[in-house]
Parts: sequence; C-alpha cells; structure tokens
Amino acid sequence: GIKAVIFDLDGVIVSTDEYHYKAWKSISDKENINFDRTINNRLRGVSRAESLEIILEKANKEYTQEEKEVLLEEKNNVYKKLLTNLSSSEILEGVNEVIDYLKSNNIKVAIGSSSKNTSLILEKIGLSNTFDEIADGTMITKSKPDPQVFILAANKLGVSEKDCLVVEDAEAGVEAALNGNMKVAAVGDAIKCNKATFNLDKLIKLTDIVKKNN
Ligand code: B16
Ligand code: MG
Repeated sequence: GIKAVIFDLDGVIVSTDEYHYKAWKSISDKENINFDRTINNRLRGVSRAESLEIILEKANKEYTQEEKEVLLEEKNNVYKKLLTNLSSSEILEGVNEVIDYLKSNNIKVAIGSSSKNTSLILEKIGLSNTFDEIADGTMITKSKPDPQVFILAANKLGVSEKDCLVVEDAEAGVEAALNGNMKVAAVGDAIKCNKATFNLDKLIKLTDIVKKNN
C-alpha cells in the first residue's frame, strides 16, 4: 500500500525550477558559457555543486576550486534574490488539494529535496507547518540519483520504503526513488524518461493512484 507520500520540492510543489534556470543563465552568460533549457533539464534534482560541473562541461577554460566556489555563491545569491517575491500564489496546481486528500486519508506527507534552501522556500510559500517530516540538501551527503534523501524522509516518518510513494519532476529523482525501493510518480519533465511507476499529466491524479493502491 501507500502509507506516505514524499514530495520533491523544486518543480513539484513550487516552480522554483524556473528561478534556478534564470540564476544559472545569468552566471553562464557572464562567463560566456553556452547554457540552454536542454542542459537545464539535466540539473533538476542535482545538487548545486554538481549542477555547476554540468554547466562547466561547455566552458572553454578550466576553473579552479576557488573560482568554482565564487560561482556557486554568486548563483545562490542571484537565486535567493529571485526568491524574494515568492509567495503561496506560486504553489503549483493541485498541490494543496492533493495534500488535503492525503491528510484526510491518514497518509503521511514529507518533503525530499536536494535543495539547501528548502526551509526558506517553504516559509515563503506558507507551507512550513504542512509536512510531517522534511529531508533536504542540508541533511545529506549524496545527491539524487542516490536514494539518501528519500530514505532519510522515510526513516524520519517511520514508514518502510516499500510503502512510500515519491513524486518527482526530475529523471535523477525518479532514479533515486527506484534505487530506494520506493514507488514513484513522475510529473512534468520526468514523464519523458519513462522510468517511473506512474506518470501524471496532472498532479491531482495522484488521488486515483492512492485509491487504487490502498
Ligand atoms: P539549492 P529538488 C533541487 O531541488 C533542484 O531541482 C536542483 O535544480 C538544485 O540544484 C538543487 O535542488 C539544489 O538547490 O541550490 O537550493 O541547494 O528538485 O530536489 O527539490
Ligand atoms: Mg525537482
């Protein structure tokens, strides 16, 4: 059955994925590095430092560790500036309805995000007290497709992996859930990879999946 649903944050709960894109775009433009939405899709669910490595594949010089640190800090500053005006109006379609449905059916809800800005984002969108547990980028050493963040969420909830359903917009996140022996529902870009247990064209359809599997 499904006893808990673990939600990815960026691209599932809120469209901060677009702000990540804009922040990386400003850094890569300044450095004269080619960066587009196809490359951006490879950054979904991937940690900040690993994202930079992917972007630097297109650079025509080698960057020192120090230079990389500077770029990482610049990116996060641009990103956080873009988050200033983030509000509950940017919660994605169906999110509140699905969470209400799960809670009223005694299914636990958690966040499993690679982002170190998770607390800030949840506060901005007014969902700080919504989830039973949170596992995020500040608590892990291995990023998706490693299952660490989702396993941490399951452990914190006290629910066995096989009873967890993960919701993801990233291929790396879909793989992470499968690597953790969890079921996974893909939304958005992750549908294309065709690896998920379920593909959702609309998040609200998660309620049907829970009904059928319980
Ligand atoms: P930060 P998720 C991920 O969040 C994003 O998808 C990914 O693009 C980002 O690089 C990563 O968080 C780290 O974010 O720079 O805020 O620590 O999709 O796992 O919720
Ligand atoms: Mg995501």
